[in-house]
Order: sequence, then structure tokens, then C-alpha cells
Amino acid sequence: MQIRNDWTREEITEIFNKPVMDLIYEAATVHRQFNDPNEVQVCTLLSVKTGGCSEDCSYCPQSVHYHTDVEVHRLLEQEVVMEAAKKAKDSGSTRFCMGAAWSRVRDNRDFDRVLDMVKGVNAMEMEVCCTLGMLSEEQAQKLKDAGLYAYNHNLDTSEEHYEEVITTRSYEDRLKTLDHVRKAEISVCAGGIIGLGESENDRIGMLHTLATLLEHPESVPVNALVPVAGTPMEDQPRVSIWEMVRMIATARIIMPRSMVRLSAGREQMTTEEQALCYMAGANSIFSGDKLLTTPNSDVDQDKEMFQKLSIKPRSSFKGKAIEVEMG
Ligand code: SAM
Ligand code: DTB
Ligand code: SF4
Repeated sequence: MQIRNDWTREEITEIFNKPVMDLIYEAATVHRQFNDPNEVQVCTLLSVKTGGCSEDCSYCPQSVHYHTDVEVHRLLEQEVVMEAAKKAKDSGSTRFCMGAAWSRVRDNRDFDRVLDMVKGVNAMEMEVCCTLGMLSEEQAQKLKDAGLYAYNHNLDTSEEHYEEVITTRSYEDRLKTLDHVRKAEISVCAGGIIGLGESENDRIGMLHTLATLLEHPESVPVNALVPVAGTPMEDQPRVSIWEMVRMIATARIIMPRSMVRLSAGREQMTTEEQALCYMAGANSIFSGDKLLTTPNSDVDQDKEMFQKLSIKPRSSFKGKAIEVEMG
């Protein structure tokens, strides 16, 4: 099977709408052609700058536009970040992702400090990832030079549904940042959220945009909305396991080599529900009791789950981007 980036919307719709058993079977079949189905990568998130963000993403507890319980915190000190990274590594994480509640990166001292954090984590031999908002080509290059392995920037939803969710920046802006990341030869992490009041057609639209990028993102996070009190999305109904399975399985079939990350929303899921997601091709998770600001499954719970399912944690630096670099 070939990697394709010429998927049509109709083809993706047909896959997405298959009977669940056929869909999982097909996704699981593709998954084992490209990946070890018993391996899942464990990643850790750290919010290095929390709250007070000027964007109005209506799912996000860190936006200044909404009143939530999140406490604003300026950029963390280097030592605090290094300590958290060491702890993550010791507990088995192979990727460490630093998130900042910034709309965009600015060329200031805080950015220089983030570059130092990237250098520090890179020296610990973990895949170092950042998610800092919009980025210019020059800023992407600076991050690359500091040793950044991956950059996360989500499309969040379909182009059509986008303005129902965010009004302060455009879909085009998001795609531009992804382009800057790609040009700097940083591994791309881009996915979205389900449960934002979008239709199935919107979910298919987002997957279509991701799978028809010139190169697929090496990592595709699928988040289930974590509804947070005070945000406009606080009363959204919880997404069902079958909605997650459909997203993950379709992403796996159309982007066979990408890491598909079962991201936000995992805390509410049973081991059985998660097993369906791994069967459908999810092969990466965030572990640790906090995502950025919301609760998540803790490391011990996940270790127990891995044991039950005989899943091995995937080791670091096995992705395509690095193989290409070293080859
Ligand atoms: N400020 C940067 C940005 O938006 O690109 C980086 C941090 S932002 C919190 C990273 C991603 O987290 C968002 O793009 C969104 O997909 C996800 N996210 C934020 N709040 C969420 C929530 N309540 N539920 C699920 N995912 C969420
Ligand atoms: C992604 O797609 N999901 C992670 C990571 N990228 C940065 C973030 C989820 C955040 C959930 C809400 C919170 O904890 O604040
Ligand atoms: Fe800001 Fe990112 Fe939250 Fe949007 S998702 S409000 S850009 S922190």
C-alpha cells in the first residue's frame, strides 16, 4: 500500500462511514503493515506559560475571553522545566511537549528562554516538541537550530466550522504556520478536536485537509473536547467512544505512517474503550496527571493498562523524520 496525499473527500467519506467492524478491521490491517500494533508511544505535556491568551478559541480554558478557574502563570523557569522533563523521562516518556498559551511567538526574551528549554530537553535524548501558537519561518528555523524535534499546531476542526469556534485567527493562518514548520524540517504534529458541535462532514473535512497536505503530519492528535466550566463549550455533550474510533481508524487508513495520538479526553475512557482505539490504530498517548491545565490519566494507571494489554512503550527517535535525517 502506498502513502497517498490525493485522497478525495468522497473516498474519505466512504471510509469514515463503513460499518464499525469493517472500519476497525481495515484500520487494524493497515496499522500492522506500517507499525508495530503492540507499541504505543508515551508522551508528557507541560504548560510552560499558562492562561491569559488573547485568542478566543471557544474550547480553551486559557483564553482571556472567558472566566475559568485556570490561574495565569508567566513563563516557567528553566530549572523547573528541566526537572519536569527529567521526571517525564524517568517515568518512561520518550517525547516531552512544552505548551504556551500564546497566540503567536514573538521575538523577545521569553522566546529566547524557550529556545534554551528546547536545548535542555534535547540534551536529555527525548523527542522535544513545542506548541506555542503561530510561528514565522525564521522562528521555526531558530527552534530547529535549538534542537526542536516536533511542533504541534492543530487545525482543530474543518475550514467550514472554524469560524464557529475561533474568530481571532483564520484557518489560513494555521496552515501557514504548518508550512513554516515543514520548511524548517521540523516534524509536524497537527490534528484536531471532536465534540465542538461540528458535523460528521466537518470531521471528514478536517481529515481531508490533513491527508492532502504535501506531506502528512508525522503526528496526528485526535482530541475529544474536555468541556471546561466558563468556556462557551462547557455544556457540549461528551463524545462517544464510537466517534473517537471512527476518527482514529479513518486517520490511520488515510495516513498509515503517521503517529495517531489518542490525546485529550482519555481520562474519561475505560481500558476497554482505549483498547478499541489502539486496535483502530492509535499509537501514542499523553501520560501524567495533567494535560496542560486539565486532568489526565496518571502514569501508574497507564502502566497497569499497558500490562493488561501487553502494550510496549515505543522508544524514542524511531520516527520517519529522524531516519531520513540520519540516513
Ligand atoms: N496556544 C497554542 C495554540 O493554540 O496553538 C498552543 C496551546 S493549545 C492549548 C494546543 C491545543 O490544545 C489546541 O490547538 C487544541 O487543539 C487543544 N485543546 C485546548 N483546549 C482543549 C480542550 N478543552 N479540549 C481538548 N483539546 C483542547
Ligand atoms: C494536542 O493536540 N492536545 C494537547 C497538545 N496537543 C498540546 C493539549 C490538550 C489540551 C487539553 C486542555 C488542557 O489541558 O488545557
Ligand atoms: Fe490561546 Fe492556544 Fe488556548 Fe487558543 S488554544 S486560546 S491560542 S492557548
